[in-house]
Amino acid sequence: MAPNNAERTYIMVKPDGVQRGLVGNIIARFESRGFKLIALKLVHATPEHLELHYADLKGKPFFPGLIKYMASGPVVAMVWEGLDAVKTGRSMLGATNPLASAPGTIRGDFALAVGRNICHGSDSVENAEKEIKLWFPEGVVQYEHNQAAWIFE
Ligand code: DAT
Ligand code: MG
Repeated sequence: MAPNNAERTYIMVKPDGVQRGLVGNIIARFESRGFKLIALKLVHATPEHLELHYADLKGKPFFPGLIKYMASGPVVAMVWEGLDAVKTGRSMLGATNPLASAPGTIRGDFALAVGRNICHGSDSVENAEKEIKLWFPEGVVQYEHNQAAWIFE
């Protein structure tokens, strides 16, 4: 299969990441890796919206606490595009539990507790497309990325 240089992933700085002043650092990592920013907004999500985002986890014992935490303040919602954006985004994020996140990853550098792991990233291309629709019903921004010729073969 031809490489998909236009794969998209949904990345979100969680309320603790915003409060701790990590928004710029997280954006800088995706920018400098070579990804193209195609949507971004600061949003204080409702519990109902977050329940849709985390619908797969409904029924887990930590679900009510997760929704409360995610609704406790604004998040930075973003869409990043590039080669293998979903898998590479996950590897940049690190493991769900920061105890297992390698140093050098976002969670491995900035988080200690699974319930305060500062950043979300889509786990599959299918879920990325669903999450992008949920958070950006208005659509993403189309523009030419002038660095592309220096990032892709
Ligand atoms: P990820 O965010 O790595 O995709 P996930 O989708 O399984 O992980 O879970 C979503 C979030 O829910 C996760 O970032 C933190 C929280 N969470 C997951 N497992 C948890 C647990 N055992 N205790 C508390 N919070 C948990
Ligand atoms: Mg997940």
